[in-house]
Order: sequence, then C-alpha cells, then structure tokens
Amino acid sequence: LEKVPRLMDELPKHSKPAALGDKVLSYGTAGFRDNADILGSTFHRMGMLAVLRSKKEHKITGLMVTASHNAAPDNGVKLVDADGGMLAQSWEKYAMQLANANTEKVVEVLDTIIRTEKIDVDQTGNIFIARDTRVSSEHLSELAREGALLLGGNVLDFGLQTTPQLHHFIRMWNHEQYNKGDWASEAGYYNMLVDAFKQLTSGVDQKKLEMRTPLYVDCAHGVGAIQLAKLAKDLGDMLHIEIRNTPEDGELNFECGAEHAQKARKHPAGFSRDADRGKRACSLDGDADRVVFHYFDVQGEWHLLDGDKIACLFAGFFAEKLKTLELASEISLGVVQTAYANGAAYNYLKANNVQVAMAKTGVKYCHHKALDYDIGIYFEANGHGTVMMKDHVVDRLHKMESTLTDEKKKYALANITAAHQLINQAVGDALSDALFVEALLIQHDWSIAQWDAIYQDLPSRQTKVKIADRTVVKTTEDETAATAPEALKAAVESLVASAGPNARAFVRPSGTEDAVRVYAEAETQEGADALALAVAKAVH
Ligand code: 16G
Ligand code: ZN
Repeated sequence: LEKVPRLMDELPKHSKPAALGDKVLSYGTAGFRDNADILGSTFHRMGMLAVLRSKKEHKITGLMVTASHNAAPDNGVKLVDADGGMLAQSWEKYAMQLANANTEKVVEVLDTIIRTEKIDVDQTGNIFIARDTRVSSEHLSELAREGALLLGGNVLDFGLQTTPQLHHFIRMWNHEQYNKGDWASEAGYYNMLVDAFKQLTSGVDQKKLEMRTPLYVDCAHGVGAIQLAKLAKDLGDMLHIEIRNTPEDGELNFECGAEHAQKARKHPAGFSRDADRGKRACSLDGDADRVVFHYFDVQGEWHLLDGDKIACLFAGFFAEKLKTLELASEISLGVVQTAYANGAAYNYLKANNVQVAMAKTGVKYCHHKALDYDIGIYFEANGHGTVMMKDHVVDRLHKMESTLTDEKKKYALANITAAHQLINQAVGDALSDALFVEALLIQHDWSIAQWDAIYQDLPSRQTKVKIADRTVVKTTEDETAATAPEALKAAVESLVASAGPNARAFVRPSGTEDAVRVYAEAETQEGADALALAVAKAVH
C-alpha cells in the first residue's frame, strides 16, 4: 500500500488526537462511540476499512455517522455489511487495530488485513455514507469520505438519514431480488412503507381512517424528525402524524427520546400531563432505530409501552395469520427477548403459544438468535427490534397465493406479505415499526390503552453501580444470573428468594458504560425498588 498515491502524505494529517491519550477505543455493540473531538482519525480510518470490506465482498458496504441516543457532544461510527446488517464480528478486531494504531503503523495494519483476507486491492470498492444531525457529523463524515477515497473507493454520501434507512439502501442495492418497485432510494423507501401500510389498512373504512386521532411523535430533536416529515406527507390522510422535538427546537436527546422515556420512565419534554391526556404518542431515539410508545391516561397518569409490548403485538399478528393459513405447525414463529424483558411479557407470549428464546443484551445477539425461527421477532425492552422472515417462507407464501380460494386465507396471506414489506428486514427501524404498530391498532380497532391492557407489566427497577473493575462480574450466557464473584452470586440468589413470588433480579457489566447494571422485578413497586437497592449494595 505504500505506493498508493497520497496515502503516505495524508495519514500523518489524521493522526490520533493527543486528547485520546492512552485510551483504547473499542468497537462495541454499536461501533465506536465517544466524544466527537477525539474521533477524527477513527473516522478517517473507518472510511478506509469500509472500502476494504467492500473490495472483499464485491458488494456495497456502509458507514453510519451517529451516536444514537448519546448526548449531543458525542459521536460514533458503525459499519454496515453487504447484507444490510451489522459488520461481521470477525472484522471488529480490524476496526480496533486500525483505530488504535499509531500513524506509522496504519499502513502495516491495512496491509495485514489485505493479506489475511486475500483482498484484491484493484477491485472496486463502493461505500454509502449517511449521518445524523449532530453538529460534528458533517465534518466526521467528510473525514470518512476522504479516507475511503484514498483507498480508491467510490463514495455515495446520502447525507442526513436515519440509521435504518442506510441499512435498507445497502440491502436493496446489493440484492436486486429485493429491489422490487425501486425501493433502493429515499423516495423508494417511503413508497415501500406507504404502499404496505395501505395494504394492511385496506379493510378499514377510509372515512374512519381520516377521522382517527393523530400519532404524536417525539423525534428526540434528531434526524427522525426530518425523515418522518417526508413520510407523513406521503401518508397523507391514511395516518395523521404530529411531529414534536425537531432538530430546530432543542438539543438532541435532551430529556426526550426513546432512551429517556424507557430508562428514566419519564414522559419526554414537549409533552405534558395537562395538554396531552389521552393522546397516542411514541418516542424515537437520535438516529431513529428505536421506538417506544406512551400516553397519559384520563387521570393524567403516564404509561410506557416498551419494546416487549411491541413484540407481543407483532407476535399476536403473525400467530393469528399463520393459524388462519393452517401453517402454524409448518412455519416456526418465535420471539427473542433479553433478560430485561418484563416477566409479564414472557407470560403473555407463553399463554398465546408463542415460542420465546433469550439472548444476551445487544442487537447482534438478538438478531442472531431470531434467525433460529422461520419468522423471528426480536425486541429489546428499549425499543430496538424488528421481524425477520426467511426467504423460503416468503417463497412458500408466494406459491400459495394462486392456490387459495378462501377469502379469509387470501386476506391473511396478503397481510403477511404486506407486513414483510413494511418491516425493515435489515435492522430495527423506528419509522417502519411505528407504522406497523399503527396498522395493527387500526386492524384491532384498539386505542393505545386497549393495547396497553393486553398484559400488565410487573413492577421493575433498574439502577447501576460503579465499581473498580466491572469485568469481575460474570453472568450466564443469557445474563439472567451471575456466575461470579461467588459471594455476589449467592447474595443475589438469597435476596431474590426472600423477595416474594414472581421476584427476579440480575446484574451484568454494561457494554457501553463503566458500570454494573442492576435489574429487579417484583409483585409491587416497593418490592422491586427494595430488591434493586439490596442487590446494588451486594455489588459494592
Ligand atoms: C447498545 C446496544 C443495545 C443495548 C445497549 C446495552 C446495539 C446497536 N446497541 O446500545 O442494543 O441494549 O447497548 O447497553 O447493539 P449496556 O450494555 O450499557 O446496558
Ligand atoms: Zn439508535
């Protein structure tokens, strides 16, 4: 690579910033994420890595500039793989070697990757870039572009997009068979969603749709507001959307958005007990790959409908359609949850004969586990999730289409096909998930309170504890129980045993923060609070 024009001149201009010090950057569950000021060299190098990945796969890869729900001064970078999913785990180590290399070592690291992966550097490399609304995002995406160009990559910069939109574009461009009806553009993405929404609500009187109350959307002052405005225009009278918390009227993620609503259990800024009673609302996060719903009831009490409740709503839909089509024994349907899933959600799914599997916290683990099913639904309680349908299921349904005579079955089949079109198969997508929720509420003729009532969450409490070294805390594969230190394991077990029926608690080292997280559930809120507190004390 030393012979590549300009490379040796340009690299020193993008040395690791002094402020980074001895800090080792790690490519975590959501890529690199840190204060934007120390990420310049990382972005430059990730542009190069994305090009190498593309040359290796002979397909387009992507680079998303976002730190999701983090505070405004942070930023981050996530690479998108050729299938539209997250970067293959086997490449995460390259990302870390590159990001942490001293300038004079960068070429060596690149050369090693090229050799190990047997990459033909003369291949074309094509990458797509997109970014969120952070002040630092424009500059950082430019650095990534420069890095990519140095290695001879072709770069298409989509500018301001949600994370799931970028994943979607890549999936569509790389797999022509998915790209029916020109869905591989921004306009195409809206067409795809709007058309599917229309199909799912086709059985409903249009007047009724027009009269329906709007959905109020807290966009966390982020990129979701910009994209949703365009989508809302295309939806027209099919679904009224009121956008709140746009990039112009406040600081990104500050006291609003999906993370705030779900973690703090507080209604977002911009919504009030007095003005918003009875209104159906949802919150996106900063890059619109998560959504949770919420509302104030008539008494003014605020209710949260998290990822678990969305998963249950979706699961009910697929279970019913498969049953109607008499495919329930042939096509497996399952929901993947994490340890954070409320016990009541689990009970609900079990009572409805839906299979449930547990995965470690983090989208890539949930996604992977969901592939065990023909139709796999996964949601983290925090609102990140989607439904994945295997290609053979889609083929099977298409083949069935011409053979059906029964109207009920025809309708069920059309519904599943439309749902497949609506749901982002690549990654959790707040806009598509929210539309699917709305379509199902319309089908059931449910208010948000009626949906909320499908089960009642067990009271729960989360907290976190800072200790000297959080890595000493070890857990089982699904994180529901501690395995070390021995004393902590014993303490949690005995605290749970004496906390009454239905009590549950677990601890796990955070993957994104220097802390140990604690979760507790019990019959009463006081019980959950006390259990969480006692477990937190045991961690110390
Ligand atoms: C990351 C994960 C999210 C997970 C969270 C847990 C992705 C894209 N994001 O944000 O899924 O819930 O980490 O954070 O995988 P924690 O380890 O600090 O609790
Ligand atoms: Zn996000």
